[in-house]
Amino acid sequence: MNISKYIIVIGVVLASCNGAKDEKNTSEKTTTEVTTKVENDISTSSFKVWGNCEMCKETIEGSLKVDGVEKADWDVDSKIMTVSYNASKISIDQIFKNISSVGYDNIALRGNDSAYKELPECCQYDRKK
Ligand SMILES: [Cu+2]
Repeated sequence: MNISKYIIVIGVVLASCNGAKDEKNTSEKTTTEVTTKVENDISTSSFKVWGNCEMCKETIEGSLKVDGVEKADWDVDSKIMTVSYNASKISIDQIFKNISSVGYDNIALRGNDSAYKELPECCQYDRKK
């Protein structure tokens, strides 16, 4: 893959996206893993979810406003989602499904295509799955 071409494409998408932060460091480490820590009854997992901007953040985090999830935070710059949840109420697989259902590719699942097409144009990130 031509990496420099890829970075330019991402840069254009971000620049046209309302509310996007200027991204000085456009290098991207592809995380293919889920990191999970368990403390008392709460699991905290971190993994990659692809997206563009603050609006994506709202949509992605909104998909996890469900029973069993204590906290969901997606970082626009690193694209890392950090979710704290009660694993006896919701599984990590269900968390991946919720994110996919609103149109977002994550390390486990491709985002739902019809949900993706309904995203605002600036949120239509480069597909990874
Ligand atoms: Cu967006």
